Amino acid sequence: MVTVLRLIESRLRVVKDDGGLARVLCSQANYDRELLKDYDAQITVSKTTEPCQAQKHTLDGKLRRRIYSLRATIVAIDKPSPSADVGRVMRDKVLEQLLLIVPENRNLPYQTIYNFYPLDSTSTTHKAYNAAVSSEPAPSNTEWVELPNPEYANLWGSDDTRHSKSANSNGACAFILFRFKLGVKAGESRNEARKQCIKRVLLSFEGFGLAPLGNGVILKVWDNNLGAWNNTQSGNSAIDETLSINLTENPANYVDANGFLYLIARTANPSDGVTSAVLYCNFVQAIVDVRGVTFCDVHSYRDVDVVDVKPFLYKEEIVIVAWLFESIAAS
Ligand SMILES: [Ca+2]
Repeated sequence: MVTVLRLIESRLRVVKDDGGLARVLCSQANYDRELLKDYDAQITVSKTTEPCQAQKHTLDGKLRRRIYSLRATIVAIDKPSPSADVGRVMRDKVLEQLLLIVPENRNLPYQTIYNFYPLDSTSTTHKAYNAAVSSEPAPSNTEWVELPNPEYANLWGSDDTRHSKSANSNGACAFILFRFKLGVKAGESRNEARKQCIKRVLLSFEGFGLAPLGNGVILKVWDNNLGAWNNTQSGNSAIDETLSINLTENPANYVDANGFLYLIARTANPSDGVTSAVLYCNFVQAIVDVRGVTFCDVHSYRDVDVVDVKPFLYKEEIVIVAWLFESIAAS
């Protein structure tokens, strides 16, 4: 259920008639009339009354497929705010998006792509900081300064707009720290995975570094168990190149108790005090695979507007089928 919610939450982009991005709340059931005051629409996902089915896929019954039937409900209302779309239009726009997102990702519902679009410094999830120092600071170091609001937009896409950081004093390198929110914190009602469920994290950084003693970027990730930066990748380009770190062994070690993973990028070489070392970042993202359903698709959908109370509720119910395979050890 959370896997399907996460898929919807991370991909949904609904544009209002005034060109603004709609705020859509994705949560487990139930619908909350109070929360809808702050959002343009709400999507809830719950299990249907259909029982979960288990099918044997081999004669000995060791490989089984478990099939779930989930109900996603979209709710929108006519809002008094002049910038809001009317409820029926909002409901139909969200439905249209769901009918694209779910089938498009039917084979990859367990995969979530996290990047900085459309965040700024008000973000409480992913954040970016920079520093100009001579050694690699830990994520908790006080040298880190958060990027100013407009700089965040430079990280949104691979679009040749870049955030840059200069180091000017002799021996100092330019650093950027990226904080990704990939895991849920205990007690939080969010749609990120529990860190134990994370199977793989693929981190990519697109950018370059310039320095008098040699160009290039060094990329590392913070290991919470060791309390150190590791999994080093490096390049030596003076134009955009993409460096990647693929975490497949114990990825949970890289996610802290708050659900944060820290990625650091630095110039491969320092400034000599005359010529600056400058680090450029065009784009950065994290792709996370979790253990969860391996397939989902839209089964059916119908309008179920509620017009006997005011304000009218514009509702749509979508039935989603999802399944996962499990192999049962021989007994
Ligand atoms: Ca960019």
